[in-house]
Amino acid sequence: MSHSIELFERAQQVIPGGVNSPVRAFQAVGGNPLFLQRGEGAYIYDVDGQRYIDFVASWGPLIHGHCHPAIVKAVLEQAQQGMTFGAPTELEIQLAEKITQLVPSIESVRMVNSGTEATLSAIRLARGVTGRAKILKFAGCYHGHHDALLVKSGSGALTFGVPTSPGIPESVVSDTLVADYNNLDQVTQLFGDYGNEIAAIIVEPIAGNMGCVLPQDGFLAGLRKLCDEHGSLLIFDEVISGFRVAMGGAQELYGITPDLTTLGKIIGGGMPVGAFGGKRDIMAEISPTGPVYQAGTLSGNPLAMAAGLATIQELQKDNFYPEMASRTEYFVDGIQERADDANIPLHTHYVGSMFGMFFTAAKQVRSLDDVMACDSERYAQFFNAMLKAGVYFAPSAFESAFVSALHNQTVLDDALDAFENVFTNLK
Ligand code: KE4
Repeated sequence: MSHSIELFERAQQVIPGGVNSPVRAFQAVGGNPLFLQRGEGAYIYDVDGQRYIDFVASWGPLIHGHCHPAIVKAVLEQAQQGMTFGAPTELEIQLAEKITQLVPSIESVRMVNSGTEATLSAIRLARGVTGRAKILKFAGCYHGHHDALLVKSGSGALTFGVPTSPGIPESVVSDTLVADYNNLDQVTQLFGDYGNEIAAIIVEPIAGNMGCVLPQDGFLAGLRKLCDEHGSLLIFDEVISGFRVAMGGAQELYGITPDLTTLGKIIGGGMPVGAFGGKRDIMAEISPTGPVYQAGTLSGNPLAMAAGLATIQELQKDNFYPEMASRTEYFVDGIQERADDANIPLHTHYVGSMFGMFFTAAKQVRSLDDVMACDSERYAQFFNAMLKAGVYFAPSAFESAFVSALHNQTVLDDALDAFENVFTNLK
């Protein structure tokens, strides 16, 4: 019996579903979740010593691959100085200065410990600043698991086909409006009905939690215009896309300036982290300078700050993003070619070093409805066949995949060979 199977049986005795986050449970793809032992560059190793090329990257943080020496060194050195103080450190200023320098719309930023904390704080701030209650989100976008936004969400909430979770009082979600991603007409209609009640729109400028769905031309600009017309705030949830698709995130790539941005994943280099930030006058409303309360025992944690600073330092090396984009283009074009040659209906999207694969003959995938029409059964077959071939993708069709700086030509070509074999034998 594989050690993963033994560990999963043990884990289920003391952890709900044997996992600390549902999407890891492999329920959408069947079989036993792999228990991992270590990572090295583009590879992960399970507890049986099996090696896999990793395209999950811990759901996005590991843009430099596993165990990057500079990041590990920064964390180890800081750990010897102190793990946490619950008091300010210069590290927090340094990371805040980096973020405000590299993401111009962020003039002031507050660190938290997860993407969920970042978005729940941003929502509370938007409601506090505007005095309004309603929030508009998009079906298939996932902003973490807090009540107000766990409505028609993506990622794990979608994987289980229960987009709106039990345990959330109707009173909470009655202020959450939902539109289809890329559907400006619906958003315009909702503003017509509730305009002066809407505190904010929160959107993933690149929807990374229903596969990887790209904004259609004019969509993000339309959201910006509607917010300006109705005095609502525009919140870009860049927990995935921040520092992933460009140094300044999707807002740099698409040239749209949000009022607030949430970040996570990459800015922590693999340590637990989140952040929310934006215009100085809006952020000044956050405690202790303003009345909107928000707090966290480990916020700005020195280890996470050290890892984040080392991560960003590596991102600032010459030509990082163009190189990552061209590798990803080469790779995803190679996937598409191999699917076409094997007559497998597949639609692919990529931007920067994130990409998505949809088993569908449709020529466009623009919204949750389009995604739900794709063949998730075939994704499960694909996932398991690739796993056997030593390539690790998300155990859910409703996630994005990621190329790291350590996915060099050899690694990508090895993965493409696995795609060719798997597509040839996919029934
Ligand atoms: P966390 O609370 O999981 O750190 O972040 C929530 C979050 C917020 N916003 C966006 C755009 C996100 O993608 C996420 C979390 N991403 C998922 C994977 N797509 C987390 C994986 C998991 O739930 O285990």
